[in-house]
Amino acid sequence: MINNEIVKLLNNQLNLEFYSANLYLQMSAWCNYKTYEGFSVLLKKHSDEEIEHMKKLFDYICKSGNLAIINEIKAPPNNFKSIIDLFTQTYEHEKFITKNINNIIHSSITIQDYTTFSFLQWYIVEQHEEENLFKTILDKINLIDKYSNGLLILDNNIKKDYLKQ
Ligand code: OFO
Repeated sequence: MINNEIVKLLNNQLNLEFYSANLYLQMSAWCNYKTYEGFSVLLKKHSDEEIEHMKKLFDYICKSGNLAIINEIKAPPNNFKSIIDLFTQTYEHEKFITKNINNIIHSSITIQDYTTFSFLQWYIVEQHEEENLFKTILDKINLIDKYSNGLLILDNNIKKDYLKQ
């Protein structure tokens, strides 16, 4: 059994992963609507990954004899000022998720729950990759001259990369 306070934090994280999945799916829809096909594919795949993150937490909570609790998930934003605005929000969101994971890790170390500490190592590595992915895309978009066709080229390249996966 895991300490009740840790179960609460893990359940909160489980629901945040659900929110992340919905956020990226909604962003995928917006990109598709604005004809950014590559970004749309990337974000849809990313939404699937968030569901996997949620399920890992669900399994961990259930297999340790505790109750996984799914709460009401708030609706994500469905409109964005620009593609830069959208990817700024993805990057900020991942930084927020990293902070939450770090808080759970901090709590698990404090109460000497090394099983949860060890379980969460996977999320640390994953968060590092995700922050890096969205930061790189954001940096590239910022580098592109808005009057050139660079954004279209980047979108096409991302489409090719992500359709291969
Ligand atoms: Fe995008 O992060 Fe889940 O954990």
